[in-house]
Amino acid sequence: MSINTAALDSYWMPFTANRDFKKNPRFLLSASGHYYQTADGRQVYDSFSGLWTSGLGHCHPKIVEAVQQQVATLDFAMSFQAGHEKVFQLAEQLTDLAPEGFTQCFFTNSGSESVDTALKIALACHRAKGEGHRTQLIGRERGYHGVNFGGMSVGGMSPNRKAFGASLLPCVDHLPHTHQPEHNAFSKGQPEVGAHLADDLERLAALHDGSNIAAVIVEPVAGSTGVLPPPLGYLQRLRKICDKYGILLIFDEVITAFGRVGEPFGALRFGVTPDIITTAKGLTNGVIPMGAVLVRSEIYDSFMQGPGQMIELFHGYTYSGHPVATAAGLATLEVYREEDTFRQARELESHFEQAIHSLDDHHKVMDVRNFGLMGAVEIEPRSDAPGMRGMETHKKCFWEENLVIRNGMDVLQFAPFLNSRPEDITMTFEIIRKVLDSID
Ligand code: PXG
Ligand code: PLP
Repeated sequence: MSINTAALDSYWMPFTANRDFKKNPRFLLSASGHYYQTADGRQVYDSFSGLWTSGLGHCHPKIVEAVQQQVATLDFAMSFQAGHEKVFQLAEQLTDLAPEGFTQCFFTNSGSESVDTALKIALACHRAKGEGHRTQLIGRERGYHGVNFGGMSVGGMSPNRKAFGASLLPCVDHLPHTHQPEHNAFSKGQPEVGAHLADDLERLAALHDGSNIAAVIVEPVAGSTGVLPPPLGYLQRLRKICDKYGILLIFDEVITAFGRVGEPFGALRFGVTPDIITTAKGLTNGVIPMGAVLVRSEIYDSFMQGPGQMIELFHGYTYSGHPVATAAGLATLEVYREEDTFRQARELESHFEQAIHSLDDHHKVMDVRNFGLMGAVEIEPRSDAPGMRGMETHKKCFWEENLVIRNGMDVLQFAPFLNSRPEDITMTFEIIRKVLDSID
């Protein structure tokens, strides 16, 4: 290892067991296509497409070239009260990909920023329409909407909230999560039982009064919590109840957009149209950080009033629409079109489903869930050490099987490349079986 101890100690790693990692670091040196190269010279297969980010594979030559050219041409462009042409083109292309009625796009640098932007747009939109009393935000248990204060507050991941209890946003409530293993364990695709869980929004509308609720935010398929596909009919019911009370529906598509569920957006796959869509990750294939918030025309139009020289929304990031990120985004969308990536992803789904469910009969496996190219294998926790089996599986895959997997405690998660070779997907789950057999 070439890195010195002081350097190793200096970096506070995100969402990482720092002390454990630093005892035996897993360093990635370079990446190409479907593989990382490790610091100790091995090629390891990436079963998680980066962190759900890199569906086209790593270092796609078209995206690399676009970034290289852009950084040498226009490295930065003032983003407030000025612009560069490419960011307008990217906005147009994104609204073209989105469900009908989506007409504007606001740029951020991450999923967390997209979520907080979307929540602010929802609140300010109601105010602009004379409904400033709509301040209540509704998230969902086990939801993940990033780590900024808004997203954390509407999120439902207990460990992410625990240390910040009293500082979470006020006026937030949560729908119940949709995980019902007693009915739906080992479901393939959308579980059959659970549409009624959306009716809890009626209870919250009665409690807070529907006229005080600004927005409901959900992931079409909950990702981070361990892949929870929506029960059949669930999203449709949420939409209906939101319409009844004039509540804006936000789909957090940071994971589900750009082919992960075989369409440009989960909204299109499920046939349910929200009012606001948040994205990040696959927008640039993970190459340069960038996020986007897409809105329907009524929302944008509600801001476009008052004196024309005035700023309509007091919100934005220094790096909103950064030229290099924009170039990566444009190149990524071009590759999606040229390689017909979303169709490829859709065609891989049945192979992926079959491969992941080959683990259904394993004695350490409690549940297997999948939708699109998102999958989770939940393994039985050790009674005295929850999370340990998941972490041991991760490490053994990395060191002994040349396979990168992601685990959240004892849930192993999989996000195959949108252009995976079917045999690599098969290989991934053969390795998982072998490793599960070999650990305690
Ligand atoms: N919303 C959703 C639905 C997400 O999945 C975010 C917001 C936040 O995005 P940023 O770019 O701020 O991280 C996410 C991110 C995992 C994993 O292992 C998931 C995410 C990030 C890292 C790991 O499931 N989701
Ligand atoms: N903090 C300070 C002191 C700033 O000046 C700025 C931006 O100008 C920010 C935070 C916000 O940074 P960003 O626009 O990159 O989110």
